[in-house]
Amino acid sequence: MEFNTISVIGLGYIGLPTAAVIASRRKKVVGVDVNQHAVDTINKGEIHIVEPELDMIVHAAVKEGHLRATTSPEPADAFLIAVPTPFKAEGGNDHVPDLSYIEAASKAIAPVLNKGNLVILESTSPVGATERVAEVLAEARPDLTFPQSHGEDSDIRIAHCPERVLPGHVIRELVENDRVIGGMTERCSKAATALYKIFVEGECITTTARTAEMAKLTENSFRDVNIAFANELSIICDKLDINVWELIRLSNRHPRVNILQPGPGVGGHCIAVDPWFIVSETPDEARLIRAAREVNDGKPQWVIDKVNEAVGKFLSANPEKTAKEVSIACFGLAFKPDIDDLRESPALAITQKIAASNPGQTLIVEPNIEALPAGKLEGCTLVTADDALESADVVVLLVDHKPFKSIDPQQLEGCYLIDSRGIWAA
Ligand code: SAJ
Repeated sequence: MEFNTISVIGLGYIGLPTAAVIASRRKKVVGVDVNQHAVDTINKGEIHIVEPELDMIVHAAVKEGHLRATTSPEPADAFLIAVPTPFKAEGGNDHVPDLSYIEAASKAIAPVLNKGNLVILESTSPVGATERVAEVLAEARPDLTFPQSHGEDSDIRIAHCPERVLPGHVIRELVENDRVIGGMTERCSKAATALYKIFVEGECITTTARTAEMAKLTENSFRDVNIAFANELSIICDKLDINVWELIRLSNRHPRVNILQPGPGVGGHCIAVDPWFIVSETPDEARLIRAAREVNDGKPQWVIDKVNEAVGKFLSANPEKTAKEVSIACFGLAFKPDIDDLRESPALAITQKIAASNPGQTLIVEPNIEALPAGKLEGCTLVTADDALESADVVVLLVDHKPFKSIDPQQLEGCYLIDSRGIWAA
């Protein structure tokens, strides 16, 4: 199958890098996004998101005429859907996935579909979402045939191929990672494999669409469950007066044990979200997966309780001081080390809660940002590590950024420490 023009629907954290990498292989790529600002930015050869190396690749692809962005879909040989799958707002705490973006993208490409086209769903999706795409397309285009009714002979081929790239390493992982490709039929899988072979150096392994959907959810749930185990251990060890970091190091000496690291909770846009896609479909069966989510979601409050406990201890040891005179320093706001991404960050949520309840000064150290996010941390001050350690009474380590690891332990002496990452307390 030949792909001369490839259309990527959704130019966000996955769609834009994918579009740019395909364009860098000298294919004509048309990116589609409902966000006019994103479209205009990309057409100028610039980017609206943060990801190392992406700016250079987009700039070159646009300048050489291989990549162009638009707000309305155009005919192409293949369509790659990479739009978000958030939770439904009205679902409250039920964490029900909202397929409306996927449905809207499917409706948008339906009018420009032609016989022989390939449609790939890349968005992380609950099991059955690819079949839903096929249904929406078939409803809109009764003149074409689809795999659910015509199997291998269908006019349109449809597959699910989840992305698995690690934010911060997207460009390398897009090329190097193996891909799981789940076609609705074998021909669909073959067509999708041919498309990914344009830029993927890893292996392309084919399966069914449902298995591919579940594979992505399983990968992130695996990690979530294992982080929950580490987080639960940290709470148990705190009660039993055992150093959890040492405990994990020792246990990991066993040849078949590999425990992950406890932290202040699980952030990011994937690991804290995807397991719910399994839970919402099979609530009675997904008991461990749900419990892991609850353990990880409960960890930020546990850290806040520890900070309050430390403030109490400080005040009892310094009876001349009032709560207003306690200075708390929070180290790290990002959702993981050495990035500037504050979205879905437990460190940010913890800091916000501390700042809201602390009548004294709240200092923030985050070497990866230039200014505090607007309107989110009223009354807090962004300072250097040295300044914070000079005046803080209570120090909370929330993210294990590299520069924090080299802080001289002497500087920490005299502070009440809560080290949620174990870089100082290890
Ligand atoms: N974390 C811990 N302890 C650990 C490891 C991680 O507390 O031992 C925390 C991190 O601090 C962070 C969160 O977990 O808050 C998630 O970070 P991460 O680096 O593990 O993963 P993400 O969310 O950046 O990217 C994940 C990756 N999935 C897996 O590693 C299974 C990535 O490959 C996926 O493509 C991505 O989710 C996604 O898009 O689904």
